[in-house]
Amino acid sequence: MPELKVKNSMIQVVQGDITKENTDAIVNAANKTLLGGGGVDGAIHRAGGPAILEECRKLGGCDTGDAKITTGGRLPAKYVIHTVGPVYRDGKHGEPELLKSCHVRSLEVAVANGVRTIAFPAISCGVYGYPIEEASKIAINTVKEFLETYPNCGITLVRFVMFGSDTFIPFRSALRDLGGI
Ligand code: AR6
Repeated sequence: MPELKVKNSMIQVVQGDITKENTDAIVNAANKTLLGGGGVDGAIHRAGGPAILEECRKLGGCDTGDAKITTGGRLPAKYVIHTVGPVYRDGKHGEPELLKSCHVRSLEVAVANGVRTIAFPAISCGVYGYPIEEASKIAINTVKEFLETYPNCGITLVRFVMFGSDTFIPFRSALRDLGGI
């Protein structure tokens, strides 16, 4: 499994279904309403059951680049951290900064809730149309930077769980570019 040690933590890239992950938290690529949708969002709500949506209703939505937490309902993960990725237009409308912010805010919310292990999907790489190679570099570099900056944040594992080879291959390359093996 491709992985990279960063200070006190490990970054991994695997292929699979994030709803099956037994990390403390999984991240959802949601939309601003936080009321569900297709893709990984739909899969998480289906697998986690109605408790997640009930909690989401009380959160009043979420800005692009921000993140909010609920329990995991029936999921193996204890928490779902819902973040809203940017819709990709041309890369000149703040998309890189917003995608970076999704990862930082998700990690901050995780740390604030005592999460030690967390799984991310390929945020914005589906319906929201972010070019996957660019997104993979932003995602992996941002997480590495965070773990270097906050080595005592308590997070021991960040696992990128890629559904298909369209995302798995670029995310693995981005990890290898940083010295991952
Ligand atoms: N496990 C891991 N990854 C998955 C899974 C899964 N079970 N299912 C899909 N993916 P998308 P976005 C991958 O479209 O681009 C929703 O309707 C998928 O192959 O889910 O951020 C929301 O409500 C892709 O690589 O998220 C928003 O409206 C990646 O997850 C909108 O889509 C992200 O694709 C968000 O769009």
